[in-house]
Amino acid sequence: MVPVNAATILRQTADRLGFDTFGIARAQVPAHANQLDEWLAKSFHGEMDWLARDPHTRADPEKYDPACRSILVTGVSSRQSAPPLHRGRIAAYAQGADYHDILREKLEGLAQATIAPWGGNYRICVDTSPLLEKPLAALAGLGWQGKNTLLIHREHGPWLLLGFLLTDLDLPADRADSDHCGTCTRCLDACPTQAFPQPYVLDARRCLAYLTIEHPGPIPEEFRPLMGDRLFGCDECLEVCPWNRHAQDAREIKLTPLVRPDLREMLSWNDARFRSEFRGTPIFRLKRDRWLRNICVVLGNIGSREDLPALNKAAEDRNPLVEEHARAGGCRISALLFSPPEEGSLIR
Ligand code: B12
Ligand code: SF4
Ligand code: SF4
Repeated sequence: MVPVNAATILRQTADRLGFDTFGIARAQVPAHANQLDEWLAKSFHGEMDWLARDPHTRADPEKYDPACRSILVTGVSSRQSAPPLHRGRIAAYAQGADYHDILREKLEGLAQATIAPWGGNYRICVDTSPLLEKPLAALAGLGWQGKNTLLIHREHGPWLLLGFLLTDLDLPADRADSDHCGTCTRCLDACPTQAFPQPYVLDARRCLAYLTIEHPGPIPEEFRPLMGDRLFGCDECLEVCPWNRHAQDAREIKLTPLVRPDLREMLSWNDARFRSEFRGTPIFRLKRDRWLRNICVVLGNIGSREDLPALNKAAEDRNPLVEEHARAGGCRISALLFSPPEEGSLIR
């Protein structure tokens, strides 16, 4: 039986388990879900074919889980404001342990303390289920979908990682928040690759998070210099958001940044070494070859003479992706080293 004060109990339990925010939505099609078809028709999803698989299920939680009546939405902040520990930037959410595991464990705890004893069935969803998570989080009152397309929370800004419990229990829904982006365009202006064709719409093919994480092949030449020192993901359109003004760093200890070896050392790694270093982190999913691909681009952008031997060695790699990016990275450093300095500029 669902107690009369179910919402209070859920909120208190979520807080005790270390969630930074919590809300409840009724199982319904969220706002703007009808624009998913248009987004896919423009091929903005790039090679993420799984996004185009059955979009009508993705748009409607009841199609995904016909028994679902209520959706519990949770958020854990991933913000890390300290400067990077090493060369090459990793997006805040990926600097520590894998958030999928962290949120799943907490959601299981929440369900076992509430939904299960109340006689409900539940399903845990974190990122990988066919749901439009950001619009659902907005429906549950966590915030609004901002112009950078992310869920913006009044206290935690764009840094929440989202986790969901779909249940067959009827629970009291929260009120959706309204849009508080106003006339601000900071995220759109800050994007290094101009990945927003219009506010609230992302062309993933131009997004550095897509190119460094999801994209399987070579990084297109035009985007390599724009990657700068970004090894994995990108936080540019999060960092500039004025809704960061009250945001604190992540309180989840497992998200604390891990110390990594230097890029030069990682370039010499085989599969086994890569797997042992990154098991249990979001980078593990990338696999060794794409990780080395990204390192080569970053070294090409920020490297020095001392990085050339490591790049030359990687240019003999058995994997053509690594080989080509190592060669190109080495050429870029050499070109910068040996090009005549412009008047007034420093010699590297
Ligand atoms: C695919 C995906 C990506 C892709 C595409 C991103 C995208 N914007 O869709 C790539 C690889 C680029 C990506 C990048 C990142 N991702 Co991602 N990603 C997803 C995933 C799996 C699906 C998102 C999706 O459905 N995209 C489809 C498109 C169509 O959705 P959309 O952009 O929201 O498009 C809608 C709007 O454009 C809307 N719309 C159109 N016009 C208008 C007008 C108005 C006024 C409004 C409000 C809306 C609107 O209509 C569209 C359809 O609903 C979700 C998890 C999930 N299952 O939902 C995580 C998720 C969105 N990602 C997340 C994160 C953390 C990131 C990164 C920050 C990681 C990083 N630092 O590198 C970046 C952020 C880049 C960015 N600005 O979006 C978090 C975001 C949490 C939050 N606070 O919002 C999620 C929710 C995962 C999670 N469980 O925490 N991601
Ligand atoms: S994550 Fe980076 S590249 Fe992607 S849209 Fe945001 S600012 Fe642009
Ligand atoms: S930077 Fe400005 S426009 Fe972008 S999401 Fe934040 S408030 Fe909205």
